[in-house]
Amino acid sequence: MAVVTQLPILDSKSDPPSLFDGTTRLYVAVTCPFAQRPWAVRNYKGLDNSIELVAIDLQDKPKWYLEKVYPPGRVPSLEHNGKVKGESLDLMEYIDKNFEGPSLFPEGSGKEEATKELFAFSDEVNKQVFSAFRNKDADAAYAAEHIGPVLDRLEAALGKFESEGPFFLGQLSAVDLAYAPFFARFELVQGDELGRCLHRYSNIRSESPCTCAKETFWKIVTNFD
Ligand SMILES: N[C@@H](CCC(=O)N[C@@H](CS)C(=O)NCC(=O)O)C(=O)O
Repeated sequence: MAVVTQLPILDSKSDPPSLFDGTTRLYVAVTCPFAQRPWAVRNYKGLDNSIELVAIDLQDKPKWYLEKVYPPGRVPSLEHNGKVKGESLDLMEYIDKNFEGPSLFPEGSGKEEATKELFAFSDEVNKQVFSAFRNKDADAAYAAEHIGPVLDRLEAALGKFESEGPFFLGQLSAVDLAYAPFFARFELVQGDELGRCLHRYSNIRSESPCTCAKETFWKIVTNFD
């Protein structure tokens, strides 16, 4: 993790990089799980020299980020070929398709459809789990009712390509990297009652994406320089 902190964090007092000079830039916040998705793709594909990382202070955003780079003001965003695109899942695919390096989007045997479905489902997983974390009255029964079904669906998805390996699509793919930053955070709450219930569900198999993808993910994300 030490390398992550070496990235300068730009705030309202920071000058912009020389925008639209042909450099490809991925704007992130180091703690943002959405930003970590395309960041992991960049690192996995070995694009450290092709895509520059620019970290933004979300509590004190630079004006130029809102005015000149990405008016929605969120991260991640990608400056490439004179245009800026946003949305983490779209950026994972965009970086995969438009830059060199091994692909994280396997094809054939229904893997494109599975990717689409699991990408779309990731928002629902995050919504249910985070809203349970935020609800101070949520207990194990609440977790079983709200989080249980989404984790059951993930468990079923895992079964699909199980003969090819422990990841969602058998081999490591963008699907694992889309879920991993969130699973890494879910683990933080394991201590309380809700967390214990979640842990029970998400540990149903020893090599779930919660273990495989998370480990791979941290290696990929932290090794950026
Ligand atoms: N749907 C977006 C969500 C991105 C998002 O919410 N990022 C947060 C940080 S984790 C953000 O930029 N928040 C600042 C803001 O909304 O002003 C994506 O998938 O990229």
